[in-house]
Amino acid sequence: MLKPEIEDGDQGLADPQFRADVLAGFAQAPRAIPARWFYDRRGSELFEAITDLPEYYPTRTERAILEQACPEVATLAGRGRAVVEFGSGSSAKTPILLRAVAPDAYVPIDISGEFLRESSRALSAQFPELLILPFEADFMHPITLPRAIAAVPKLGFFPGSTIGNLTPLMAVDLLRAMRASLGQGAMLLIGMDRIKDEATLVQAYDDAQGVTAAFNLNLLARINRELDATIPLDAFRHRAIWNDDRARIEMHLEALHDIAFTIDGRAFTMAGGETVHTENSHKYGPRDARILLRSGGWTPVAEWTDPDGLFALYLAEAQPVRPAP
Ligand code: AVJ
Repeated sequence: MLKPEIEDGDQGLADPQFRADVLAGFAQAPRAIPARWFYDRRGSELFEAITDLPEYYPTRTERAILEQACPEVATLAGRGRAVVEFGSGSSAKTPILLRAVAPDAYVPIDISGEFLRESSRALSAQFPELLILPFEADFMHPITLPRAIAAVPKLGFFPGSTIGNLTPLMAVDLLRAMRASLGQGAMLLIGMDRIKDEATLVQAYDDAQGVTAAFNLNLLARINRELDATIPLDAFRHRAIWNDDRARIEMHLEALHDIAFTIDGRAFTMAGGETVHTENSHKYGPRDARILLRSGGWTPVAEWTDPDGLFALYLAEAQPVRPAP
């Protein structure tokens, strides 16, 4: 279940998947690296700092919605469920849900075992009676949950608009995998960021203090640290653009001039103006969000938003698997 802790340090011992994704990502056109690699220790710290920025409305808005909605969620979901959180990270919003729902068990799932153990420890101090079963896994694929909660109906929790990192195709795959993992009778509480005016969106991903720029550039620093690379960090700038056709914020790292560098002994060149695409953050209007949920096998049962309609929280139930015909 829990893997032993491995120190990355500066000496390498990098995740082979990280190496493969970076080498393939720099070799392809257009260049792109999966956003999940932002979250080393420094990246996770910078993300926490982003969530406090005045321009970054999603975190505080979703928290306020959760405070208001969770008592209703508890009524709609009923007693005696196990809460299963996907990509739990620091579990910062979890206490709001746990206090309202008072579940039988809480299963935080994350790919980072280190983060999981830390946040589970903090939560068990706050909820001493609660059975906490941390689960280190990649939830993009259907997973077999701990046997201790096999017979209990599940309430999935996927806050933060993390689903926005995925293209609609991948988001549907993930929703279907969650439905398979959570089983019959499951419900899902999921946050999605809404489409809004372009200036608000761009500023949320290009803040005045440059914290998001540092978060984006840390990916290059991580590549240098862990993959023995020589990328000149000062030859790049952070870009955040709104792609209206695809309803998403894109983050890129743009080369300021022609450069040459190596990653793990392999030579790369980039021309000035060329970018590495590092993140997508898809936004969903009210109908878009409901169609996405239905496409992934989830029927919306309730939705909540803030007074300005910046962010939305959805409660959905797993579409039953119907026997043929
Ligand atoms: C954690 C994926 C929801 O897309 O808003 C914040 C990540 N990137 N600022 C988002 C992020 C830059 C965030 N998610």
